[in-house]
Amino acid sequence: MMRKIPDIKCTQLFINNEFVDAASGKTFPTINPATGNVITKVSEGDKADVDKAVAAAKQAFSRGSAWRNMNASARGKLMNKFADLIARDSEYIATLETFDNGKTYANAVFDIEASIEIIRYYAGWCDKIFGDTIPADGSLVTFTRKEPVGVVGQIIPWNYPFLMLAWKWGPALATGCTIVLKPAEQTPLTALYAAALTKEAGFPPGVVNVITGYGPTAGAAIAEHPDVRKIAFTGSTEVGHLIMAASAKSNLKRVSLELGGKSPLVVFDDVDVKEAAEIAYNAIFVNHGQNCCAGSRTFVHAKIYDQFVTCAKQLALKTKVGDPFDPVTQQGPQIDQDMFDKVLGLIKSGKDEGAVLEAGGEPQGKVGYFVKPTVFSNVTDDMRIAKEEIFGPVQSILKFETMDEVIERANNTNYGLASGILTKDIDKALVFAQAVQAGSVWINCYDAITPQTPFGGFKQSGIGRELGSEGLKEYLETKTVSIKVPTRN
Ligand code: TXE
Repeated sequence: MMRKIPDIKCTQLFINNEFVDAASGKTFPTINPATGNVITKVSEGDKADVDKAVAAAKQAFSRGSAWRNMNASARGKLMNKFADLIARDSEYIATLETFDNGKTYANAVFDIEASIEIIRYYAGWCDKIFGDTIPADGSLVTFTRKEPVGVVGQIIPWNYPFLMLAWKWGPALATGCTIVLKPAEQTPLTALYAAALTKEAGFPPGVVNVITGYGPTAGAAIAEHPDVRKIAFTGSTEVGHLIMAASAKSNLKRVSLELGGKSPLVVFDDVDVKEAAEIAYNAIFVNHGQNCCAGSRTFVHAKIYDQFVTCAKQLALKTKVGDPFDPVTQQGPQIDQDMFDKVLGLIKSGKDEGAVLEAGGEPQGKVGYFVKPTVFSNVTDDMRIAKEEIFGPVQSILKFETMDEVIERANNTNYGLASGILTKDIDKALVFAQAVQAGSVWINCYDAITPQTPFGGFKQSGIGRELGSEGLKEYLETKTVSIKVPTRN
């Protein structure tokens, strides 16, 4: 069933609308996590290449450039053309994504479709971004302009390679910024192909640049660059701290961060337990648990706890794990050896700290980075599996009795990305929705992320919001223009 690797057309850095080797001439391998084999080698960019890409992006943003002179509506047309090209090549892109990332082909197709929707959503915004006229004190006529911040650096992770690119490019292009993006070193392929499509769509040189390479070299060079005016980062909370520090030390570039989570999903006792277990299953196991908003703390009311655990266990045990190209497969491999080891280490800590292992708990097979879907019951708040982001297929089921107690426990974390509550009682749902410290609250559903709705974190889950109109604000400066007039009326 395993497919043949498709012809890989783009493996070099993309700077100023050209594919070029890294200045150092270095390359690095990208690995298929289902087999551990090298798919291909990709150019390894570092500071010298970032400097070139930023210079190209700066030139593309300069006064009078083709990009700055373009009608806003024409920008929208280019973005829609880009979306058309992604749709044309969606099978190829999804195939690359599955090879590079290990997610099931069906999930890759879903990601590409969602990416197209996001690009089109933001294409529609291009000529609808405007300021205000303001009744200022004094003899003044005052208005504001919403201007693009300029060259933006974007650093993205490996869990949703193409989708994260779309989240970043949508608002950046709609506002008229220029881009230097670094994909994760584990998953560079679809970003390079996307770059080729921007050229084919007709974006002027320098508007989009993609530098493949590692975090501490290429990533850090973007974060520290004095000509980068804003940085958008999705990844670990640890690196989020470094990105802010780099901004502080260099030029106070604007920073938006989308970081980790330990999101609570609270299940009350008035629900259909089987249905609730399915929602909770998807909340944690989607994308093999490699999801920043994964419902990784499942709080279940004491009255239905045992019944819920039985359902959760059954769902995990019948999950088909294996070749991500096989249509029956629900779960592919973890991204790499490091994540595989991290997940297994945390599973071991769960066993050692006294949680009850209901399902999984070990690798599957000898080839690739597969981990069996794992369910722990009797999890308590002090265990590592209840506190740390596992980023793997591990469900931790905790027991609660009262609303006040569960709110307190749900909020007892440095994270605050997402949350969910399952109940038929609207009062309970709204009490929780108001009290929980999280950027998203999903009531009787989970992962309800849409292009129109803002997404981001409270506390150490991040700064700023992506998607929706709020996502645009991160890429705009407000300029106030006041004109003295002889008399006002
Ligand atoms: O993340 P990193 P990793 C969490 C998850 C996971 C952990 C580590 O818990 O187990 O993070 O994953 C670039 N300067 N999330 O190591 O290192 C890097 O090259 C600039 C949650 O993969 O944060 C990549 O492009 N950039 C998360 C990106 O940062 C640097 C998704 C993310 O990698 C850098 C991924 C540096 N010094 C992991 N170091 C989410 N929020 O969805 C690394 N990078």
